[in-house]
Amino acid sequence: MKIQIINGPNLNLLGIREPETYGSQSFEAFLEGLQAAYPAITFSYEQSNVEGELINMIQEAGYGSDGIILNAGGYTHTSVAIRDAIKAVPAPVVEVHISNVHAREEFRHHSLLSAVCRGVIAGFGLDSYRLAVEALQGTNKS
Ligand code: CA2
Repeated sequence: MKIQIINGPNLNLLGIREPETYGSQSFEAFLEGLQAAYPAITFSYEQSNVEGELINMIQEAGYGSDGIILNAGGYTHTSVAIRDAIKAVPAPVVEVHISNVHAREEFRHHSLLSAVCRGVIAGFGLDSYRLAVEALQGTNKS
Protein backbone atom coordinates (compact mmCIF):
# COMPACT_ATOMS: atom_id res chain seq x y z
CA MET A 1 0.00 0.00 0.00
CA LYS A 2 1.24 3.49 -0.90
CA ILE A 3 0.14 6.45 1.20
CA GLN A 4 0.96 10.05 0.35
CA ILE A 5 1.06 12.54 3.21
CA ILE A 6 0.62 16.17 2.17
CA ASN A 7 1.08 19.06 4.58
CA GLY A 8 0.09 22.62 3.74
CA PRO A 9 1.20 26.08 4.75
CA ASN A 10 3.34 26.68 7.83
CA LEU A 11 3.47 23.00 8.79
CA ASN A 12 7.19 23.11 7.95
CA LEU A 13 7.43 24.94 11.30
CA LEU A 14 6.35 21.89 13.31
CA GLY A 15 8.67 21.32 16.23
CA ILE A 16 10.11 24.81 15.91
CA ARG A 17 7.28 27.25 16.75
CA GLU A 18 4.06 27.17 18.83
CA PRO A 19 4.76 23.85 20.63
CA GLU A 20 1.80 24.49 22.97
CA THR A 21 -0.56 24.08 19.99
CA TYR A 22 1.30 21.82 17.58
CA GLY A 23 3.73 19.85 19.78
CA SER A 24 7.50 19.79 19.83
CA GLN A 25 8.30 17.06 17.31
CA SER A 26 9.34 17.75 13.73
CA PHE A 27 7.25 16.03 11.08
CA GLU A 28 10.33 14.30 9.72
CA ALA A 29 11.05 12.68 13.13
CA PHE A 30 7.41 11.66 13.48
CA LEU A 31 7.41 10.15 9.98
CA GLU A 32 10.43 8.00 10.79
CA GLY A 33 8.48 6.41 13.66
CA LEU A 34 5.36 6.04 11.53
CA GLN A 35 7.26 4.23 8.78
CA ALA A 36 8.83 1.90 11.38
CA ALA A 37 5.40 1.14 12.83
CA TYR A 38 3.91 0.30 9.40
CA PRO A 39 6.70 -1.45 7.46
CA ALA A 40 4.26 -2.84 4.89
CA ILE A 41 3.15 0.65 3.86
CA THR A 42 5.25 2.93 1.66
CA PHE A 43 4.86 6.50 2.88
CA SER A 44 5.76 9.55 0.83
CA TYR A 45 5.71 13.01 2.35
CA GLU A 46 5.50 16.45 0.81
CA GLN A 47 4.91 19.90 2.25
CA SER A 48 4.25 23.21 0.54
CA ASN A 49 3.23 26.70 1.50
CA VAL A 50 1.85 27.27 -2.02
CA GLU A 51 -1.79 26.47 -2.86
CA GLY A 52 -1.11 25.53 -6.52
CA GLU A 53 1.70 23.18 -5.52
CA LEU A 54 -0.65 21.41 -3.09
CA ILE A 55 -3.14 20.98 -5.93
CA ASN A 56 -0.42 19.48 -8.16
CA MET A 57 0.52 17.08 -5.33
CA ILE A 58 -3.12 16.01 -4.85
CA GLN A 59 -3.58 15.42 -8.59
CA GLU A 60 -0.40 13.35 -8.79
CA ALA A 61 -0.95 11.30 -5.63
CA GLY A 62 -4.63 10.99 -6.41
CA TYR A 63 -3.76 8.68 -9.27
CA GLY A 64 -0.42 7.30 -8.04
CA SER A 65 -1.19 6.20 -4.49
CA ASP A 66 -3.76 4.20 -2.54
CA GLY A 67 -4.66 7.08 -0.28
CA ILE A 68 -3.80 10.62 0.73
CA ILE A 69 -3.52 12.05 4.22
CA LEU A 70 -3.99 15.80 3.85
CA ASN A 71 -3.45 18.55 6.36
CA ALA A 72 -4.16 21.59 4.22
CA GLY A 73 -3.44 23.94 7.15
CA GLY A 74 -5.16 27.31 6.81
CA TYR A 75 -6.31 26.47 3.27
CA THR A 76 -8.73 24.01 4.87
CA HIS A 77 -10.95 26.94 5.69
CA THR A 78 -10.61 28.90 2.44
CA SER A 79 -9.69 26.87 -0.62
CA VAL A 80 -12.33 26.00 -3.22
CA ALA A 81 -9.46 25.00 -5.54
CA ILE A 82 -8.10 22.35 -3.14
CA ARG A 83 -11.64 21.05 -2.62
CA ASP A 84 -12.05 20.72 -6.41
CA ALA A 85 -8.72 18.83 -6.66
CA ILE A 86 -9.74 16.35 -3.95
CA LYS A 87 -13.09 15.78 -5.64
CA ALA A 88 -11.39 15.17 -8.99
CA VAL A 89 -9.12 12.27 -7.95
CA PRO A 90 -10.00 8.63 -7.30
CA ALA A 91 -7.76 8.03 -4.25
CA PRO A 92 -9.47 8.43 -0.86
CA VAL A 93 -8.37 11.54 1.02
CA VAL A 94 -8.41 11.77 4.81
CA GLU A 95 -8.43 15.32 6.17
CA VAL A 96 -6.32 15.60 9.31
CA HIS A 97 -5.65 18.31 11.84
CA ILE A 98 -3.17 18.27 14.67
CA SER A 99 -5.23 20.57 16.85
CA ASN A 100 -8.93 20.29 17.70
CA VAL A 101 -10.12 22.94 15.27
CA HIS A 102 -13.57 22.95 16.91
CA ALA A 103 -12.08 24.06 20.21
CA ARG A 104 -10.37 27.02 18.53
CA GLU A 105 -11.48 30.20 16.78
CA GLU A 106 -14.84 30.17 14.99
CA PHE A 107 -13.24 30.53 11.54
CA ARG A 108 -11.50 27.15 12.02
CA HIS A 109 -14.80 25.36 12.68
CA HIS A 110 -15.68 25.19 9.00
CA SER A 111 -13.77 23.18 6.43
CA LEU A 112 -14.35 23.54 2.70
CA LEU A 113 -12.65 20.15 2.26
CA SER A 114 -14.47 17.80 4.65
CA ALA A 115 -17.45 17.13 2.39
CA VAL A 116 -15.24 15.75 -0.38
CA CYS A 117 -12.89 13.79 1.90
CA ARG A 118 -13.42 10.20 3.00
CA GLY A 119 -13.30 11.36 6.60
CA VAL A 120 -11.80 13.83 9.06
CA ILE A 121 -9.52 13.32 12.08
CA ALA A 122 -8.68 16.27 14.31
CA GLY A 123 -7.31 17.01 17.72
CA PHE A 124 -4.98 14.14 18.50
CA GLY A 125 -1.68 15.89 17.85
CA LEU A 126 0.55 14.10 15.34
CA ASP A 127 -1.27 10.90 16.28
CA SER A 128 -4.05 12.22 14.01
CA TYR A 129 -1.88 11.10 11.07
CA ARG A 130 -1.49 7.56 12.50
CA LEU A 131 -5.24 7.34 13.00
CA ALA A 132 -5.66 8.38 9.37
CA VAL A 133 -3.36 5.52 8.34
CA GLU A 134 -5.59 3.13 10.28
CA ALA A 135 -8.62 4.61 8.53
CA LEU A 136 -7.08 4.22 5.07
CA GLN A 137 -6.07 0.64 5.81
CA GLY A 138 -9.71 -0.12 6.45
CA THR A 139 -10.95 1.84 3.45
CA ASN A 140 -12.67 0.02 0.66
CA LYS A 141 -11.37 1.79 -2.44
CA SER A 142 -14.04 0.53 -4.81
O1 CA2 B 1 -4.47 21.77 13.54
C1 CA2 B 1 -4.08 21.71 12.38
O2 CA2 B 1 -3.42 20.75 11.93
C2 CA2 B 1 -4.33 22.89 11.44
O3 CA2 B 1 -4.57 22.35 10.13
C3 CA2 B 1 -3.07 23.71 11.46
C4 CA2 B 1 -3.19 25.00 10.65
C5 CA2 B 1 -4.44 25.78 11.05
O4 CA2 B 1 -4.59 26.91 10.20
C6 CA2 B 1 -5.68 24.92 10.96
O5 CA2 B 1 -6.79 25.68 11.38
C7 CA2 B 1 -5.55 23.69 11.84
C8 CA2 B 1 -1.98 25.90 10.87
C9 CA2 B 1 -0.68 25.24 10.59
C10 CA2 B 1 0.40 26.04 11.20
O6 CA2 B 1 1.39 25.15 11.60
C11 CA2 B 1 2.33 25.59 12.48
C12 CA2 B 1 3.13 24.63 13.04
C13 CA2 B 1 4.08 25.02 13.95
C14 CA2 B 1 4.24 26.34 14.27
C15 CA2 B 1 3.44 27.29 13.69
C16 CA2 B 1 2.48 26.93 12.78
